[in-house]
Amino acid sequence: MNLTLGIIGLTNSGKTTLFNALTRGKAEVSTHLFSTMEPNIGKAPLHDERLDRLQAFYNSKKLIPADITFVDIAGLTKGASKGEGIGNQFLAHIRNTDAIVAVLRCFSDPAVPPALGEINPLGEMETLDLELILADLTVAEKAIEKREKSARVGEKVKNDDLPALKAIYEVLSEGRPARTAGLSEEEREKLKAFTFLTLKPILYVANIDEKDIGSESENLASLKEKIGKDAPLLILSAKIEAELNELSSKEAEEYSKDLGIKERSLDILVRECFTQLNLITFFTGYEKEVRAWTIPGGSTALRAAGQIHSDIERGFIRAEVIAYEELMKFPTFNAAKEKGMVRVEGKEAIIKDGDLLHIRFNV
Ligand SMILES: Nc1nc2c(ncn2[C@@H]2O[C@H](COP(=O)(O)OP(=O)(O)O)[C@@H](O)[C@H]2O)c(=O)[nH]1
Ligand SMILES: [Mg+2]
Repeated sequence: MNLTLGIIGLTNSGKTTLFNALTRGKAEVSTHLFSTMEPNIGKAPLHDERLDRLQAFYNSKKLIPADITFVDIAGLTKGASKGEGIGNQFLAHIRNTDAIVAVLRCFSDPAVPPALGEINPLGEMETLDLELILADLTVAEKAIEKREKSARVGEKVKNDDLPALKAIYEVLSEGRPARTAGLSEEEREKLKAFTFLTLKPILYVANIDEKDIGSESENLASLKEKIGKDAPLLILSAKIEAELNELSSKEAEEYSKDLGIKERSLDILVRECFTQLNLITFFTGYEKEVRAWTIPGGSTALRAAGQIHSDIERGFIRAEVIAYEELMKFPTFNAAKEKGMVRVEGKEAIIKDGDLLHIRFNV
């Protein structure tokens, strides 16, 4: 599957800078009063050390990482849910994403005016959350009204989603995101077509000053307290992340060490999104190429086959499966097979993160 993450935030929070850092892109960053309308769209490879080692193992010419699409969505303003600013278009862009990355301004560059007039990440978070909640509230309200009206006039319409709609309406009207309504998988599935924004996983990014890396400001502490366990909060400097990309990997490593950065924030960000979305990676390996693929956790071998190609899904015979860690104990795939360590699985077998698959098929 192609994972799409939407980057949102108020103007001048550093969204485009982060987008460029993630995608190694060159989208224009500017100190602007008005946000640009069209989103920047770019892909970033998902870095996975296991794939590097698989390439060496197979001596493959080509390595194809899984990739993630990032959408840098133009600045949200207060009142977006009511169609103010570029409100409706803004919201439409987020509807198509799998998860939301919300950038909160913590850096204090006097040349870059903060959207709220002062550095106030907590305020920015509340502004963003509120707009998303209000947008969802409108959608839920309309849907409930429509169903109740049909019931009154005795019209037969599909309304098995009504209890779930009412459940999220209740939390939304209390100013909380729909994801806190405790819906079951089944109920969520029923609401899928509405693409509720606050049902999507969200990850907050505190975009801090480069000099503040490793230290904790008051702003950051209150943000941490507010978010608590509700969502992941990632602390980074988008500017530094972008700068690190300009360096060779050795230079970047040294510079990171100097700054006290243990792991690239970009890798952490992507991993967090994988966790939030319950996604896993499986591999295919041949001399020609090694490749990483993204599927939802709990997927079957048949689903994995379909990810590679619809023909392979259609003509599926069996899958040979071995966990990455297990495979690495052998010199070759065939050696593992001879020792009986490669499982032969049917369509229904559940694929786990890190499994390497050889799929036999016939079309
Ligand atoms: N000092 C500092 N400046 C930043 C950082 N991130 C972004 N900026 C600057 O803030 C301005 C606005 O950034 P941009 O990414 O265009 O913000 P957007 O409006 O949210 O897309 C630019 O001049 C960036 O160079 C950061 O982490 N530290
Ligand atoms: Mg921008």
